[in-house]
Amino acid sequence: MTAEHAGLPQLNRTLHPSPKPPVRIVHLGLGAFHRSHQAWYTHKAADAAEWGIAAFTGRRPDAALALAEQDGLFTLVERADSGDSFTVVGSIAEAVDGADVKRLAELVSAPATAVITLTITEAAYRLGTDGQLDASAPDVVADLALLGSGGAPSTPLGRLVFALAARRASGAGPLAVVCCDNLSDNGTVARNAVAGLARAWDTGLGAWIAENVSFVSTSVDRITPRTTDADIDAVAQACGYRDNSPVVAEPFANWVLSGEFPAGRPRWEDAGAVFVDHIEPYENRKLWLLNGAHSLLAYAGQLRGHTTVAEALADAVCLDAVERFWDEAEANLSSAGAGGADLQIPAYRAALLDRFSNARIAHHLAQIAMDGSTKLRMRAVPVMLAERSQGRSGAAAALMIAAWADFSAAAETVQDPLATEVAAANRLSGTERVRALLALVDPAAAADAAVVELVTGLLGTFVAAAPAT
Ligand code: CS2
Repeated sequence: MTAEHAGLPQLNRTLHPSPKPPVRIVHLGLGAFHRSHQAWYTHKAADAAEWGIAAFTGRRPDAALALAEQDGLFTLVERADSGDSFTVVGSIAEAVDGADVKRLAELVSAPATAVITLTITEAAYRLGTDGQLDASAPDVVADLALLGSGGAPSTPLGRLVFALAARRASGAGPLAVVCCDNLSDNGTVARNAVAGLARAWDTGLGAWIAENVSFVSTSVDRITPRTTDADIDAVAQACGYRDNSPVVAEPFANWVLSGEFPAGRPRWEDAGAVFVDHIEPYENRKLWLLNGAHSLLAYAGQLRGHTTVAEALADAVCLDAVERFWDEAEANLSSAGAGGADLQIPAYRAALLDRFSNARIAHHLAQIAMDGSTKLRMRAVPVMLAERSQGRSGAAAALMIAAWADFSAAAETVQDPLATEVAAANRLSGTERVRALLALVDPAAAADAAVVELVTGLLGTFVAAAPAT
């Protein structure tokens, strides 16, 4: 707390009267994005008074402790080029340390609980390149041992499986698990990961999940950088109270969902959520155009000395790389894959340029650069392979991989689920090194000598921009 806020009252449900809604949604992965997205959609639903969220943190309790002090309330700062607007979001009824698996099991097994939402990061699903659970991953092995011995699992997936076992035992019936991580076909990914872990522990639980849990696929979108001390100050100044957990996001928000909700759901459509039968075209549009450009800017931009998305986009070299990648992605979005959906790609691209240039949102490239091996698998590889299968080079998508390779060799630390393997690959040289790095992203691409050669030829494309004179 800075001294200037010392005299201000803290945000809570006495200062800002708003009844706590009853818990009917359990969320895993309490972070800034959950609060700017699912919590905000739930707050805006016409039936918000009936739908409270119990949100559990991942590795650390901090976010839960800070929110619990404020009865779950926080301020959403919608930051447009033209200024900020402030909304107190009341949908989080309970904020809990993720390590409290007993409370998680209690809430998931309560009959009132109808929905479990997840933002646990792409890397947490622990799927191998075959799309099935990697039962040899060390944390999966450790969680299986804990589950078997009656201990408390420590990964989000392990905790979820533990809680679903409690729901099965309580007879509370079917519910929906809604994956809100940036993965293609994320409902299926979540199903494979959860059911795979459950079956490895207890085949009966695996069968119960197959019968009773609906895995909903979604495409989620709202640019949400980490909260800074300056954001806390901005809220204090504008709102006249102290909020230790505000969240800043762009005004834009999008949520496309596909799947069944056997025990009901909030009226998220009141806040603009869209329910569709075929989600794949929307997922690919978002993953390739938005997230793909983000990853490209994260590596190319940092190699050229930039810190934020807006700065990188203002560099003509980075912008050109993004436009070329978008051309390749667009060629594969507009064709048969769109399944009749009107994706309005030119308008979507134009809107992205606007959103990325919002210089008031300091979206740090270093944050986006994390977990590259997993992210590039969804963001670069499908576009590159689709292009190549049609006889074109896929060079713009391959450039994203080359930029990651250059960045991963130059960076002081690389945060990635495969960080050790990335470091080992970077000790090799030439095509050997590129092949080893590619194998961490997509083994099939690594086995294709022409792809290895393509990526190798693109190394070193991004060099530091000359300082302005
Ligand atoms: C970003 C996303 O960090 C990243 O990988 O690409 O978090 C992105 O900001 C969101 O998906 C926007 O909806």
